[in-house]
Amino acid sequence: MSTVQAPPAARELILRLIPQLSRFEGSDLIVTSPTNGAELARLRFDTSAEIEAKIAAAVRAFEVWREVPAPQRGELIRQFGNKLREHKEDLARLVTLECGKILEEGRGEVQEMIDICDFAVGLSRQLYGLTIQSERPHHVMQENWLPLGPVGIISAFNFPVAVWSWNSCLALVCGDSCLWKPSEKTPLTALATQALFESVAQNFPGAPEGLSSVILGAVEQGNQLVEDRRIPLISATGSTRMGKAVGPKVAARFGRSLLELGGNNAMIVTPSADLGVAIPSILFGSVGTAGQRCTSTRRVLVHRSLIDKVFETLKSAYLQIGSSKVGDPLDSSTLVGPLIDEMAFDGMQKALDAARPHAVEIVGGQRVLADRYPGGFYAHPALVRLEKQIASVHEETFAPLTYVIPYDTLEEAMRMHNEVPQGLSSAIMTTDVREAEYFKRHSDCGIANVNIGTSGAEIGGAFGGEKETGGGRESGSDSWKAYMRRQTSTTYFGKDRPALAQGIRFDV
Ligand code: UN1
Repeated sequence: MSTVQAPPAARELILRLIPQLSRFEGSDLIVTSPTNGAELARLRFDTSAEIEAKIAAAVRAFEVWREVPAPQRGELIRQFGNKLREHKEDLARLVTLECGKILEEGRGEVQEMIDICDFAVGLSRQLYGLTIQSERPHHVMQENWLPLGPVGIISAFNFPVAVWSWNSCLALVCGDSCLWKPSEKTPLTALATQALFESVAQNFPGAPEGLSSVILGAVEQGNQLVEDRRIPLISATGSTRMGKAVGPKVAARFGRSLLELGGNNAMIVTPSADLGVAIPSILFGSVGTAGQRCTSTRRVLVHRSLIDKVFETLKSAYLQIGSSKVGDPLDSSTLVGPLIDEMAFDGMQKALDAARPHAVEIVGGQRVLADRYPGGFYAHPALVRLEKQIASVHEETFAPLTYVIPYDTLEEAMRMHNEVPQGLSSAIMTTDVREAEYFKRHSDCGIANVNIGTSGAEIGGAFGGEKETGGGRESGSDSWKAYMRRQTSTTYFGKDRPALAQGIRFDV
């Protein structure tokens, strides 16, 4: 149990963003800040009856919202985007306080929400279907995109609000209602976002009650959403383990799931790479967000001719970061904040222990700042030089832990690259167009970047990956289609007996 109390400024921030906090207070969950373990709030979980009521309200809200013209639905999201702009700094600070990412990245996270709002507003006038040429006279075929129903959104601690917004902003312009089960590590940012959304929705003509709601809880409460047949789509972000539990349950009731699970992202550094481009990209990808992005760079595969140079350059940067840039995420000189909790730190140590017997060299990895923050888990980012890709490298470790491994041929690098079970993000550093194109065609990931790191994708592209990453696509491009149902409709407008397809005759 936490003994450190959050400073009054933190309490004020929380109450400013969640004026009705007392409605959610209780004794099921102590929310602490990873920064120092200070208690931020005590909350209660939704009861099964409350969840049932929220689902029923989402079903009723859907029946109303689906009839509102899509551009008007977009107007609600436009206003929500403006509300986020007004409260960007406060919400960013709460993100930092609750999940520990540095304030600069907290701001980036809220900006990502604003960006998806803008995207969704434009989209609300572009939910285009097709017209298809019919083989029969006086027939017309159309593809219609129709609202789907209430969407269940399960989000992770590391992007506690942005990933929800990718889902909800699209779902809402598509005519769906939303039920949000945030990570139990970051419920306050969810309540704050919900309060901002409600302040807009309550004054928006035509927006029904229950259009978006938050369900506080853990696995049991999440399961109630996952198993409910009234929710045609479950969009879940988190570990592969969570996805393995959620996916089959949704499939068993013939629901749809959109899974965005673990990554084990690699960057290949070829002999033609511009190291002035490669090194900063590796650093942001590996130690940014304390290595707690699903897109974080976990493996750097370097051509043998460059391995010493790349490793030594990274090593000196790591030593500098480890000694002076790890710390309070609200401090503007900090680049690496705390890990989310002790379990995350233990996971990092376990991975380091597995690598130790095989490692050529290990830089960092130890706990730092334990005296100043006994309740916070800060790690010196770890760089592990290996001779080859060992079994433990196949597992995702959600921490600032990056393996540097040599290769001799690009084919060999590609083999190592694709050998892991996850398939989210990937990158190559090269100035050779042939290498770049080879990489894009052979990377088995949903994201394949050239001279850009593995993390930090823009919202305009479809986001997600293959294999154990789960196959879902969220955010940009045509990801909106996941939140609608597709209907093929053929209309006959002739006067004679209608012809049958495939030339079949059936004369009665
Ligand atoms: C995640 O870590 O779950 O591409 C999402 C990125 C961010 C999103 C990461 N835009 O790194």
